[in-house]
Amino acid sequence: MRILNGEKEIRSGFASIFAISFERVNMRVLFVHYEEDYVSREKPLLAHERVPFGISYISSVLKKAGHETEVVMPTVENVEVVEERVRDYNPGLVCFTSVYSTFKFLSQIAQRIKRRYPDVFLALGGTHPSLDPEECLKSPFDIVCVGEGEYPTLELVEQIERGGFPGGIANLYIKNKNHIERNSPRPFISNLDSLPFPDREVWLPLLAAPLSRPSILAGRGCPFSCAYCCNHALRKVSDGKYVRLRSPENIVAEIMWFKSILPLLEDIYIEVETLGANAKWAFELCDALESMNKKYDVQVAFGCNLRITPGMDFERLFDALRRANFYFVNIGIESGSERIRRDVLKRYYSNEDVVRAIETARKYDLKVGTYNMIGIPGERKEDFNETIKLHRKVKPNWFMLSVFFPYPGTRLFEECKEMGLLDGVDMELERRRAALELPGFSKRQIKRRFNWSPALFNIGLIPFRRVLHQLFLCRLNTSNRFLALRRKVKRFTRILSGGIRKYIPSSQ
Ligand code: B12
Ligand code: SF4
Repeated sequence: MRILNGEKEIRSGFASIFAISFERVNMRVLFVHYEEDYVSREKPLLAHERVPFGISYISSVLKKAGHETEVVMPTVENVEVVEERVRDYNPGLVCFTSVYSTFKFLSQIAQRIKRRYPDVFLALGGTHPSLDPEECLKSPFDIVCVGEGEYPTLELVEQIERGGFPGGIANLYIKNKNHIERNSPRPFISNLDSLPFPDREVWLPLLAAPLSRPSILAGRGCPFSCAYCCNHALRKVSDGKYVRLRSPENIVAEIMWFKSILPLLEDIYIEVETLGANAKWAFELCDALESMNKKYDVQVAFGCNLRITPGMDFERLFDALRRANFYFVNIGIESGSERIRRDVLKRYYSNEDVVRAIETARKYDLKVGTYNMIGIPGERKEDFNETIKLHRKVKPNWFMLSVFFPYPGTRLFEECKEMGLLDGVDMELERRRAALELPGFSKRQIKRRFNWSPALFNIGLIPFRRVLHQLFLCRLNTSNRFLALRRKVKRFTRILSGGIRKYIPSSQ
């Protein structure tokens, strides 16, 4: 068995995804990604699981067509790094990817580049520009992508390369002197198997833990329409089928590609909005993973997301997951109040369904994590007490609590606006700090419960020292000052090197 044991070797292994070699590099494209929770200036990206799939897929498509790509990740400590890369790398196009919370910072970076390099095209894509393109067009970006970006970016690169001013590219809004060309949408990519695997190599120089657990994107879109989530809005940006799943064979092929580079890899997150999006597909995937694992001495264990639906055959699903070597599922409970879930969030299942799901998962030896929110419009203290009560009943292995945040483009954002809840919303530390002042649940009360949530959810159920540890982490994550301090400490320690050691036996 060949073990890769140097960063250079790992790099060339990851590069093997692009089996075809090109005589000539056509154009250079620089991607810009920003993480608020960066690790350090040199290695800002914590782990593979933080890699954004959007630009990884675009980069892959560009490289396959013979172009060269690189990613730069600015931090608040070194905003100038993007200008420096533009100067030294000399790209023909700079591509920014953005969610709502990163947009302001990225716009400032774009402004700086525009000032120094007015001739370089700046494109922006991602969830936020897809949902609020008009707002994004007010920033210094020349081009805004609405929806999927693989083929629009490829066309854009080809047009820029030919020397003309780009135009007529479906999915792209392009600023052209005095007007904006708003091109029509192109249908969602119908066959995800037709795409090359995402480019992992491009992230390696930025990863603090290059051998950490990777995620594999198994599908795009979600069949549900929860009012706070972006899916119901993203479904409308293009025509064609929105929920698309890769074939089990294609997913297995990507895992086997990973295993060929990292034979000791033993843990992968299957990223899909919900594994229950299509039951037939889920069972076929489980069968394919089970057969694949039989080929390896070091088998791969998996985790995934699952959205509960009433009437779901949990016995059959969890049995299949267990046989395929899944060891955990993350389940969105969101609120323990059936009223809030049904009337506000538009999630239709009962607390009984939640209990049945988690108890069955446990029966099949699966660990369960839960996603939850606090500060939901219409929520009162009593509703959040029900969230705590439900958790103390089902006792998940871990829980994640975020403060509700209204993303533009979602139905709940519009409702918050109508209710006048958005005036003076705190944008900093989105989802980690109370955002809305609710009639039955003040910001102060939300903040207090959020900060004390590890104790409220877990005291008496897990060892007290673990509750204390969680309380400490919660405090750390909700303060800018503590986050900065943590970064400094991390820079001087090598905590993340544990990820590397995991795959490289000491005898090698
Ligand atoms: C996987 C995932 C993650 C992963 C990977 C992150 C990532 N940026 O891809 C992780 C766990 C790291 C993550 C983190 C976060 N996430 Co997230 N995540 C998702 C999820 C479930 C799928 C995203 C995905 O991979 N889609 C498939 C890829 C292929 O599509 P894509 O990313 O949209 O990219 C395509 C287009 O947008 C476009 N495109 C993208 N960039 C560019 C750039 C250019 C120049 C062009 C032309 C086109 C283009 O082309 C791409 C390929 O077709 C979505 C839900 C969803 N339905 O989108 C939430 C989602 C994107 N996440 C969300 C949030 C809020 C976050 C966090 C802020 C949470 C947090 N506090 O940590 C962070 C932000 C991290 C960051 N700095 O980007 C929100 C964003 C809401 C909003 N309006 O901004 C979403 C929509 C979930 C929701 N609540 O509805 N996330
Ligand atoms: S089930 Fe999850 S991913 Fe799907 S719409 Fe609801 S919140 Fe979004």
